[in-house]
Amino acid sequence: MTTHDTYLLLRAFADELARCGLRAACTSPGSRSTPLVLSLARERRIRCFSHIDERCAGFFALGLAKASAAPVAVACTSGTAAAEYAPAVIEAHEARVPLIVLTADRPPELRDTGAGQTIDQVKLYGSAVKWFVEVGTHAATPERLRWMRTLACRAYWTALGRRPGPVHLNFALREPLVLDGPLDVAADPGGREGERPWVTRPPVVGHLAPAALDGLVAAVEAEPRGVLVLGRAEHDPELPAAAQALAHAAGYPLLADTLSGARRGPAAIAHYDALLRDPAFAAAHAPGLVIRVGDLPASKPLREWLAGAPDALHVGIDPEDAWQDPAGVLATVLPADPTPVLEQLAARLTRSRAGGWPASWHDADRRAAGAIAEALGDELNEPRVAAELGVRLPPSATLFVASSMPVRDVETFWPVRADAPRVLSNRGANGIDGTVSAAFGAAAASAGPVVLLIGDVALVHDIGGLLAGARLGLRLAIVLVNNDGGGIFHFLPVAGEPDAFEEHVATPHGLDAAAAAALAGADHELAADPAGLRAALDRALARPRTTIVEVRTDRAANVAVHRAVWAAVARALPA
Ligand SMILES: Cc1ncc(C[n+]2csc(CCOP(=O)(O)OP(=O)(O)O)c2C)c(N)n1
Ligand SMILES: [Mg+2]
Repeated sequence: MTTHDTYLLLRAFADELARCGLRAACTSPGSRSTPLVLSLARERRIRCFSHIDERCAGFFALGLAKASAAPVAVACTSGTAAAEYAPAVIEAHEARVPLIVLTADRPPELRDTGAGQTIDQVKLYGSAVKWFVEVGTHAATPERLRWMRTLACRAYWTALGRRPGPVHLNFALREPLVLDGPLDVAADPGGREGERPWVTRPPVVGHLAPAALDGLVAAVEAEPRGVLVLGRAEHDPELPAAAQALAHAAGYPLLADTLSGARRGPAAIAHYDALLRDPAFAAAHAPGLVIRVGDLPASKPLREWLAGAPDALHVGIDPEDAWQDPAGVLATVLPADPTPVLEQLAARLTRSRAGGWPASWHDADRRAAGAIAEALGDELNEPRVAAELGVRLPPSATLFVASSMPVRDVETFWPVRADAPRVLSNRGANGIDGTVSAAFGAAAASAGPVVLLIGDVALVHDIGGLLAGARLGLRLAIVLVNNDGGGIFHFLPVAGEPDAFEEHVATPHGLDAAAAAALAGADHELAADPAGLRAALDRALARPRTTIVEVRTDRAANVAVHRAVWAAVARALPA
C-alpha cells in the first residue's frame, strides 16, 4: 500500500459521495488528514468550507445539513481534533441530522505507542453514531476501489436512512502524506456510467397499511375533542397544508410548534403555551384524541397537558422512528410519512365538523392575543423581541433560534402567519453550544437571509463561531437578547439560593457586544424600543455583512413580564 494507493482510493470515495448527492463538506487543518482533506477539496462537486476550530466546523455542518435537508461531511485530523466534533455529533444524533464524520488516524503500528497526536478514535462517539467503520489501509486494487465506492455510498445512505443521523469513518493514514508525482487516475476503472452512484437507494416511502388508516378514520369520526399537535418533522413543504386540511375536516385545533412550519391557516392556535398554563382552561379542554406529528414541541404546559391525559387516545406519526414519548402515553406509533397520512385521513372524513370544540379554542386564542399585546405594552422586553420577529421577518428569511428563552419565547409569542418564515433550532439535546456556527451553516445553505435570535450566554459559548462565519465571508443578522446571564434560571427554584445563584448559575460576564462584533468585522447596533428594533433589523437584513442587533434586558424584570402575561391571559378567558 503506497501513498498513491491512498489517494486513488480517497478520490474514488469523494467521487462516490458526490455522485450520491453530497454537495458540502467542512475541513479543518492538520497533517495526518492531508490525503482526506485534499481529496475532498479537489472534488469539484463538493463545496468545502474551511474551519480552524473543529467544534465550530461540526456545528456549522449541522446547521448546513438542517437547512439543506441533505448530508454534510466533516473531515479533521487525529487526536483531540476529532473529539471536538463530539457535541455536534451528539446533537445530530438526537436531532436526526445526517452527518458524515471523517477522521484521520495513525496506522495501527503507531497507536498506543507514544506517537504524537494519537488517541483512541475507535468508536469515539459511542452510541451517538449510526455506524462506525475502521477503514484500514489498502492497496488500490480493482476490488478495493469497488469496496471504497460501496463504502462511500453506504456512509451516505446510512446517514440519510430512515432515522437520519451521523456516521463515523476513521481513516488510518500512513506517511508520506503527500504524493511525489501525479496521480495515475487511469489505474482506477472509475464509477458507473452516467454519473450514477455505485449503489443507489431510493427513499423509503412509508405508506400506511389500509387497516391502520381505517382505524384512524374511525377514531377521528368517533371523537370530536381531538387535537393535532405538530413539532419539528422531516422537512416537507406539503406538510403544513396537509395538517391544515385534516384539522379543518376533523374540527380539531392545530397546535403547531414554530419549528414545524405549520403554524399557519385558520385551524392553528398560536398561544397554546399561554392558554394551557391556565389550569381551568387546560382542564376544561382535556383532549379525547391526540394526533401527534414529529417531535414533541418545547412548550412545557403543552407537554404536561398531554401527559395529564393518559386516557385519551394518543397516536404518533413518526417517520423517523424517534419514539418521543417521555410520558408514556402513545398508544400507536405509525412509522409513515405524515403528509400522505394526514391528506388521506382528511379526504376520508365525510363531513366537516365545526362546532363548540374548535370555536372555544379559537375564541381563547383571540382573547390571549389581545391580552398578550396589552400586557407587553410598548416596551422592548424579551417576549416583544420574539413577537416582533414573528411579524416582521420576510417569508424568505430563516430564523435560527437558540435554546433557553429565545426558543420558548418564539413558541409562545409567534402569531399564526400564512407566509411564516422557516424556523430552525438545535433542539436535539437542547444545548446552547455551537449556535452561532450552526446558524452560519444554515446561512451557507439558504437563498434568503438568516436571522439568529440568541441569548448572551449562548453567544459567549460560541463566540469563535463569529470569527468562523466571518472567515467564510458569510453573514447573519444576529438579534442578541443581552440580559448578562442565563435569564431562564430565574424561572427556576434555584433562583432562591442567593449564596451561589449569580456567580454559578446565572453567570453574568459583562460581554461588550460591540467589541465582539468588531473582533469579527461585524456591525453592532443597540435597539431600545420596538421601533428601534424594527429599523435595526431592516438595516441588518440589507447589509452585506453580519450585524449584531443588541437588545438589553433585565433578568428579574423578564420573569415579571412573563408572569404578567400569563396572568393577563388567564383573566381574559371566560370563567
Ligand atoms: C452546552 C450547554 N451547557 C449548559 C446548558 C444549560 N443552560 C441552559 S440555558 C442556559 C443559559 C443560557 O443563557 P442565555 O443564552 O443568555 O439565554 P437566556 O437564558 O438569558 O434567555 C444554560 C447555561 C445547556 N443547555 N447547554
Ligand atoms: Mg441571557
